[in-house]
Amino acid sequence: MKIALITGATAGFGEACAERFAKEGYHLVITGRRAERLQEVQQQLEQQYKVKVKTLVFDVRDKAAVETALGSLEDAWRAIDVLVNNAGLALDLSTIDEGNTEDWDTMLDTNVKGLLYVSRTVIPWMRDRRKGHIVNIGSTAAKTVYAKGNVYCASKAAVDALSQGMRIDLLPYNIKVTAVHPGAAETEFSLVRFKGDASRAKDVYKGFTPLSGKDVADVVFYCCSLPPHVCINDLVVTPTAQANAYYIHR
Ligand code: NDP
Ligand code: 8X3
Repeated sequence: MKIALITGATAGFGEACAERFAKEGYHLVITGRRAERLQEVQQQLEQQYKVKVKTLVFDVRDKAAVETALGSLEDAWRAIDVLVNNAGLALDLSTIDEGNTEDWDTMLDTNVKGLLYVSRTVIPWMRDRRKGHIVNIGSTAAKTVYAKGNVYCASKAAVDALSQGMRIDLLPYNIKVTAVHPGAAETEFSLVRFKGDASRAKDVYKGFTPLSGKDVADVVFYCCSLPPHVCINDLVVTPTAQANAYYIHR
């Protein structure tokens, strides 16, 4: 029996990863803040793939909530083979002199500190078992900074650096660390970034074929399906029409 823990599984990449891993027979721990959507995902996957799915509702920014929720897992559920650190978001596009400092806090607290809190709880379980695989979802924004992307890009550059640091520190414990950096993908990402403005969100993907959640989930699963001695460290995946976070051919 294999277990994958996926954060941010109520939508987008996380939900698609949950389905992909369920399809391969993994039992799942899925997390997010929206309890109802998490339950819908749980019911659908349990029914369709006959796997066990545990839901944990918490905000990754809340250190105590992360520790309490993950700490509630029974021993059998702590045998996590794959951790997908996916929960994250961007808020708005604005120049550094005009940025909203609350948005900055939310992005850094979610994308960087939230990822750390979850990892800090799960890693010792992997360390004790001398095995595990952590997949951190970065972004092309980690690799190329674009105009008005400042703080979001910095948060994803931090994910890139943390992935490298984790990999070094966890070598003695046979724990793989992979950073997957997707380009433009049509999920709820832009709707969240533009605070519910659906037409502005739609425009982001105009004139080219973006990635889907499923495309990214397939890549994440591929990274986790390689032999024990093979680890993809860093992987950038974009739509064919995209060269980096800045250049898209429309
Ligand atoms: P979605 O908005 O579709 O999904 C984001 C997920 O993160 C949701 O399940 C949401 O759950 C969860 N989440 C957000 N904030 C929190 C929080 N504070 N606590 C717990 N869960 C949270 O976006 P994507 O699937 O596109 O994004 C997933 C990851 O991929 C993010 O890290 C994003 O930065 C990154 N990314 C996205 C790209 C894209 O173009 N879409 C490209 C590159 C990277 P809930 O709201 O229920 O809490
Ligand atoms: C999400 C992709 O280009 O909006 O990380 O930063 S982008």
